[in-house]
Amino acid sequence: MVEREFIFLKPNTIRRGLTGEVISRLERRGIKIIALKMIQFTREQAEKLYEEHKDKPFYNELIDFVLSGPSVVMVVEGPRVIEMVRHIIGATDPLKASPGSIRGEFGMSVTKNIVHASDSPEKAEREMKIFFSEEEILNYRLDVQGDL
Ligand code: YYY
Ligand code: MG
Repeated sequence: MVEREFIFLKPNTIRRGLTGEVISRLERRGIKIIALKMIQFTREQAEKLYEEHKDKPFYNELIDFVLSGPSVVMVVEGPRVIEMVRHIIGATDPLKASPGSIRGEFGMSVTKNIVHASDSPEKAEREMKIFFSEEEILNYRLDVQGDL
């Protein structure tokens, strides 16, 4: 089943100059990007995205962090893409993420854990609508797909 997923590269990833590195890891795996842009989150967008965590002790720190600089937001598409991307990214805590995963290789703290990716098709739909209009989500053929 073809799924869509919302991903964003957190502000420390952009500040550390790892934008290309992280996107490249997704691309090399065969992940198809169908929307991509660099933006400064508004407080409203950040609060909407992390609504499910608003009562957690880390919430304020998380919101301040995602507002601390530009982020890169994207939408990807493919069969079982949510499971695949979550696997490539690794566990929430970089110390527990496997060494070959994105968080396991570049992350130093739970909050500044490099990248976000939605964990279900329902959340993906909700999250991508916070940042993208329908017209910004594009349709094209990824040439390598038949060769994976
Ligand atoms: O989906 P994922 O990002 O792997 O983790 P969530 O449990 O949804 O938490 C969202 C976000 O919150 C996480 O990426 C960092 C932050 N966070 C935190 O700062 N401290 C924690 N103890 C747990 C999560
Ligand atoms: Mg999550």
